[in-house]
Amino acid sequence: MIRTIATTPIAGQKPGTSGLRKRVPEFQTPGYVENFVQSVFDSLEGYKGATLVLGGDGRYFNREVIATVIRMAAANGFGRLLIGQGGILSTPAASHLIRKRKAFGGLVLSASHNPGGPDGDFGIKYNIGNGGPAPEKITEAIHARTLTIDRYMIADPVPINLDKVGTTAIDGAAGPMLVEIVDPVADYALLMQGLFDFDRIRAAVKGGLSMRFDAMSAVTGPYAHAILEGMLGFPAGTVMNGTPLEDFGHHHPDPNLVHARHLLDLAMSPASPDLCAASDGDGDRNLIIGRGQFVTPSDSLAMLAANARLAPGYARGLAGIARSMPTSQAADRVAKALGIPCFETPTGWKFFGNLLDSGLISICGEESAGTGSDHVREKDGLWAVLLWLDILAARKQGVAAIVSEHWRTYGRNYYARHDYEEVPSDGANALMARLREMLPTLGGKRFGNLDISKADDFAYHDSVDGSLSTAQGIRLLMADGSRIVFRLSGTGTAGATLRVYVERFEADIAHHGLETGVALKDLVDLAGELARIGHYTGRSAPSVIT
Ligand code: VG1
Ligand code: CO
Repeated sequence: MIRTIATTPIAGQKPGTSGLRKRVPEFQTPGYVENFVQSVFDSLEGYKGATLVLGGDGRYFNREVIATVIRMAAANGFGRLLIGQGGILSTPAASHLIRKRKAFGGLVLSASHNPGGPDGDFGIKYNIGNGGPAPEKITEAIHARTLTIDRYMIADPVPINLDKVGTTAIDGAAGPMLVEIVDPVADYALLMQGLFDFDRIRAAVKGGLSMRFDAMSAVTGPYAHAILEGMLGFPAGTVMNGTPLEDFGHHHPDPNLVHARHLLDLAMSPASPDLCAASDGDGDRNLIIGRGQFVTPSDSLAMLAANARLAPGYARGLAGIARSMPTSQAADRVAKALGIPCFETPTGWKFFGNLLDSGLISICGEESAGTGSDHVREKDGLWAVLLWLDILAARKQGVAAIVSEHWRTYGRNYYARHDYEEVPSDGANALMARLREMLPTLGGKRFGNLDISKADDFAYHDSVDGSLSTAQGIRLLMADGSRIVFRLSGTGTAGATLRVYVERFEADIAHHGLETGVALKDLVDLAGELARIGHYTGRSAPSVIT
């Protein structure tokens, strides 16, 4: 039976950079999930009888939310649900499934790299029919609906075995709704096989190419086992922490130099394999470290773009490249050399969707360890790892050699991001407000050797749909191409997180061997002084530097 349940709005259900993210106890309050999911459905048109994809990164509370969404999708008249077996779908695999099965959209259940467990984070994100995150127009409509919602529709509980592949029909508002449990890995693995030269990689593995992949007890475990060890022939044990756990083994499933420190230590040791890599909670981020050589995500984007043609899926060349605004300008140099356009978008994958859909770009990325292409509409952690592997196999060179040759050719963009996590919101907002006020006075000012040629608050005009997104980050652009960027995170669940992004370009090969901290010191100091970071955050140092 289908019931209409009266409800009242719940404050704070505003999707951020990537969906709605909150602490698990908040998601567990009565009506919280129901209100948000109904608000999503109420913001969409034309889904009656259509297909919805559903899956998550397996974190704590995943199965409960899946059970609720099954009942609500039926009550709202969807015709079919596609659910990853065990409730598991990596974010890129969900994107692919939406596209492949021509679904109306999908609900991706994840808080990505945020910790999981009863006291950790949970998240729900709606993706549209192109497979990508809903654009701001839709997320704003969803939020508006959460403020007025007065009822949700839900069917009686249904016994569905999430762990068994197969199809069950249940009663729904528009006749029977088919609940299809699908293998979460198979379609994705096929897609990867079509993009990369698996034979070439397999041969390289036989010839000694070695790697270590840390799935961080998160969603990529099953994918990495199947593809790296199964299809490509890497020996068993190549994939570490390959079983998804509800609390990620009490770790942050965040593939950076802090939370995957052991990989950096391994890569810097004599025992290093050719490639050390990792992915995050929901499988869309990547960490790339070669023997003795960390590759920043911004550099990785540039290097993948420069070498993409070596992989069969990109042999025809790239239409264009896009990067999020805070991402270093290394990719711009590659685009220039290739004679293709380079787009600069606000932070968050949703801004790449239109560019990808209209064929203006083939490859895109963010400094936050996200890289992807037009094969799906999400960033894709394993895709980046496989493209690196294919490039290593094709060039028969190590990561370090490829990196230094790239810097020789294009110059080096020194880059770092300083995060001040979970600082008081009032202080963080005051810091940003003060910087915004100072903007008109900063352009043309000189501090030591640094000339600020332009200071602004980044706004993005989407040339495809005409939408305008303002207040996307304070930029201080130096005359020599260096930059300092300030913005507040839109994915945190406690307090505020200030991100300070710093970049300097160095053309001279004689200066390519500096420590990043040394190369960026004057910019970091200037950022701290101008924004009075210590004063507003109460912190004398960032909590994470990536
Ligand atoms: C962060 C990153 C951003 C990324 C987003 C989602 O957002 O900076 O580049 O797209 O996380 O990534 P913010 O607003 O906290 O800076 V994921 O892997 O968490 O879905
Ligand atoms: Co993620």
